[in-house]
Amino acid sequence: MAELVVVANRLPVAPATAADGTVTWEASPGGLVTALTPVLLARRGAWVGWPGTRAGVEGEPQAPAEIVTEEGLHLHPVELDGDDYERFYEGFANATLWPLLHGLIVAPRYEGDWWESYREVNHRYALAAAERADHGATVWVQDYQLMLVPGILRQLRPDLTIGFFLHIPFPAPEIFRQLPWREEVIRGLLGADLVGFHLDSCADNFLELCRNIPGHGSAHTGLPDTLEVTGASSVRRATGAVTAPDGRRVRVGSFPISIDSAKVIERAGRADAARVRRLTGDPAVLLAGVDRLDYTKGILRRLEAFEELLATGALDPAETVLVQVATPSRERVADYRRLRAEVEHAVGRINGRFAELGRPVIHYIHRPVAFDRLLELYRAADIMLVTALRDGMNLVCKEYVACHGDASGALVLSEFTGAATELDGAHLCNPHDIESVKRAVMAAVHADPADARERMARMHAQVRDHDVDLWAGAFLEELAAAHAGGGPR
Ligand code: GDG
Repeated sequence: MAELVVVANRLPVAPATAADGTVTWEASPGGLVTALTPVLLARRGAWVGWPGTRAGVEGEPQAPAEIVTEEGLHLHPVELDGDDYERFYEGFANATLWPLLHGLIVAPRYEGDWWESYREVNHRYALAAAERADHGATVWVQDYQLMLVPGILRQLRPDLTIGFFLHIPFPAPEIFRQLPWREEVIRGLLGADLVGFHLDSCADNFLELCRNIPGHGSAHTGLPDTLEVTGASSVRRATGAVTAPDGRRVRVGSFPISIDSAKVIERAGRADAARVRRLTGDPAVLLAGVDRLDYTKGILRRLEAFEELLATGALDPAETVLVQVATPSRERVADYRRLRAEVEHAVGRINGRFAELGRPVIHYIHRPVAFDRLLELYRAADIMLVTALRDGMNLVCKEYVACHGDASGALVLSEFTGAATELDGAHLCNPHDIESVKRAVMAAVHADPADARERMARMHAQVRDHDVDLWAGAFLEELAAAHAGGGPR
């Protein structure tokens, strides 16, 4: 039994199949697992999540009941079958909640059978966590796939301390209120002792929503007619509180996530940036983009801005190269398939217009890339383009900045990313306005060298000093205080 249980959609592992067909489960490193591993090991921790392969689907490896990693982490797989994958994961999580919480970049779909699956699968995760948690343990639930888990867990195990963290944005209340099942989702979140967001503005949106949920009668939803909410939405503040339907005080706060800065800085020191520059033809200006191929990331706008800058001669096609890594993501969801076609069409068009033999203006990679290769690209790039239409935080820009401890490079950053509130040396842009993106790119190209170095040094220090350990520690400390005391700080 565990004193600390992390519940996340995915376990931090992936199956590897050897030539003889034997399957091993290998750790897939990421900021979250790096930050949480020491805490989990110190507190007899466990991680509950989906191992990434569908149960009962031929050809997909089946996970054992427990996986123990080399470091000694205990991982507990939750099974999803093909139906769950389609309706819970691709459906409600990624075609309803993802676009809704990102503020309607594409239209969310509201399907009753997806919702039923979401409830059912959330139950499964909550049961798995309840089985692993010691009496009085702490359970930390992660992200939008599992918003009902805190409420279900609270009913199953009133002895637990429960935290919830949302990794993506939380929109203005009038947007969230579109969701036909909004009361149940809010009630699910209010099962936690602490609900955390990246930004004050998202915490404020949630508090404002709780303050004013129209038309809910307590008989129907179990929510009181007026939730008592402290923490005014008009004033930016780090924390507030809501009184849950059962009378508990639920704290609401902001905890901006970061990366394993020391590790990235150390590995970047060994990255062969010269190799990337050589392979891209030693351009005068090397631009880079690294994103999951997701419509929230603004890849198309970035390509269009690049195209216009080449077309007008602001950037010289003979001297400028863009490397765009667009990692495959959610490929069976219709909006993602459409986006891929549009992006690849644009890459083809732009190379068709401006490339010479042996010298494409865009190098496009639509495959997962080893992290050390990404670090080489980060090190090599003169300008990093992060033009998300909406992004909870965005870790790519923090990784880029961590790779530039020598104060080289420049960051073009969308003002709609969480990171924009922290990285004040970036060239900010509004990705909905192509002129703004073009201006930011050209400001980075023509920046005064001393100013550019000062900007990057400032951002590097920010990321170096605010890493993912600090994030996890702050959340867990606030969670312990919330459970002990309730109410805002
Ligand atoms: C969600 C929120 C929030 C990407 N391609 C490859 C690869 N990556 C790695 C990057 C980075 C991570 O994936 C992407 O993180 P982001 O933060 O940029 O974006 P999301 O995946 O949308 O993450 C986001 C985050 O949660 C944390 O709370 O910041 O706002 O949307 O670390 O390096 N890594 C490797 N190969 C790739 O091809 N190895």
